Amino acid sequence: MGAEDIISDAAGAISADRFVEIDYDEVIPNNVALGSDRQIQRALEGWRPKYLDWWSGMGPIGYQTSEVYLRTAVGVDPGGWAKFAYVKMPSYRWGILLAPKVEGRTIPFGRHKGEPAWQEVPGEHRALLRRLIVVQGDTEPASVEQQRFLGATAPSLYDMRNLFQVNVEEGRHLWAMVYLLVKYFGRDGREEAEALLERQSGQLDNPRILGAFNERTPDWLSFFMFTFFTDRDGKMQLAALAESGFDPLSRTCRFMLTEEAHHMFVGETGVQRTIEATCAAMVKAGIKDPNDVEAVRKLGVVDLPLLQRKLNFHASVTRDLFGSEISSNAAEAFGSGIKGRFNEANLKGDDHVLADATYPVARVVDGKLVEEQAPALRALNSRLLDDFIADCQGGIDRWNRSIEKAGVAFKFVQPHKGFNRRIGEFAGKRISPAGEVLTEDEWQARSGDWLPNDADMAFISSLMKPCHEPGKYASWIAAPRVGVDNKPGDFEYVKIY
Ligand code: BYC
Repeated sequence: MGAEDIISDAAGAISADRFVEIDYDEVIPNNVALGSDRQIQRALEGWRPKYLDWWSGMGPIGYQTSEVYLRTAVGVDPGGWAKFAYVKMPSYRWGILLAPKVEGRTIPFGRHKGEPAWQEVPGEHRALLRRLIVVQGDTEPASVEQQRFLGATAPSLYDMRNLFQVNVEEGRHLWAMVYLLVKYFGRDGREEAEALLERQSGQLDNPRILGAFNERTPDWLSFFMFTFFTDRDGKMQLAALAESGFDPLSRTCRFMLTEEAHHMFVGETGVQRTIEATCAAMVKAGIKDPNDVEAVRKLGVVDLPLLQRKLNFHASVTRDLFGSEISSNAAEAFGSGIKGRFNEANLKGDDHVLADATYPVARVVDGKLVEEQAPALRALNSRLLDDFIADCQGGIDRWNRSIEKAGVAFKFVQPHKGFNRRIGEFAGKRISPAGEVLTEDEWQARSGDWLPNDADMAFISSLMKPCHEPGKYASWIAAPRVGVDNKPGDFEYVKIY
């Protein structure tokens, strides 16, 4: 069976693939010589049908027989990683693609700095490496599960297509981690690969590993905020793992980062277009005060204070994904050459070993916020979190510029690092978005102003009406400036059958 047949016959593909001999290089785009690697083929023969079952059971609800205008990565060169075509999602060719090998690459940090990068798993670091790959892998199907209900309320076919693009690529990122597990971790790796399909987002007895991946993504604003903030955690973590001394992990993450960029684009422009619709409606109706929430909501658009509360929620929940600011796990991952800092190889001005270096970490001491110098090795999560917060600011500044351009007096602000945290230095502390340390009573009295409340969520939910006509958009979101793959405004991104 050739790839074309598979693409053109989605309904049959899942079942048919199980019984015919798979042409690996056709069905699974790859640059790891899958066609001649019997060991991996055997492992994937067991795993792939389970993955397809997971996709049909836990992936997007509905639209599985629709033709979606998707890009598929079939190679890592510029011409190969973005092939656009109508594809039925179950027939998406989930591939295994690693960025090209850099000959002579050395480990850029930690105790092994300067030694040749490992092509096999170093025995002494095996458990740690496996744990990090499993945590990374676990987030990918988790996000698909979180987003599975959204197709039905898509504000346009353009947005629906972007959702499905993100979903299939998260599926591919799961494949990327599964490849590493089954290729390099033997039987343990195969068991972990199966467990990645068994945990479920939000399930009480077998949840996803990290907190944010058990939250609900009930509406499109949540989706856009998630892809802006939480996919950006993906960017930061993948970038840190791309520095790894374990070369196959480094190469895998480097390629995943190219896809991650699109996910953050979907988030940033989704919020941007929401802001544009709000500001345009306010200007048209002559509403000057962004806090006149009742009047703004009557226009069928999202008020800016509500967007700020959504921002506060997603920023804070995502910050928890960086782990404790002070972490011996992070120190060990760095010391052993497994996980570097953001942009490690290009960082100037230190020795990349950090034995004696310090780093300033914010914490609450005697009821006051202070900044203390901590050993840099143990403060690596804190540093990556700071890099993340700085990276978020670029997009937030762009949102603010468009509000200013529309002549509306409102500005989004990132909440203080300690706001609404459950993990790390600030867990159990009550800190306002402005950075005041509060009592529990003060927090209870005011947190409804800072986080989305029930009325907010009910209002958002009331806006979530599907808009599935080509070229049309729901009232609360503006059309994009440019179509996917430069397609015209009325392009039918999803042919719904
Ligand atoms: N929830 O020393 P600690 C993405 C656990 S997103 C629950 O504080 P450490 C994507 C931790 O596992 C990127 N548990 O922190 C985005 C540990 O447990 P064990 C995902 C948490 O270990 C959108 C214990 O607490 N990739 O790709 O330095 C869509 C003590 O840990 C949490 C990665 O995260 C939490 N929030 O750092 C799709 C990279 N935080 O081991 C995809 C790989 C901590 O003692 N992972 N814990 O049982 C890592 O680098 C690290 O595991 C973490 C935690 C940064 C997550």
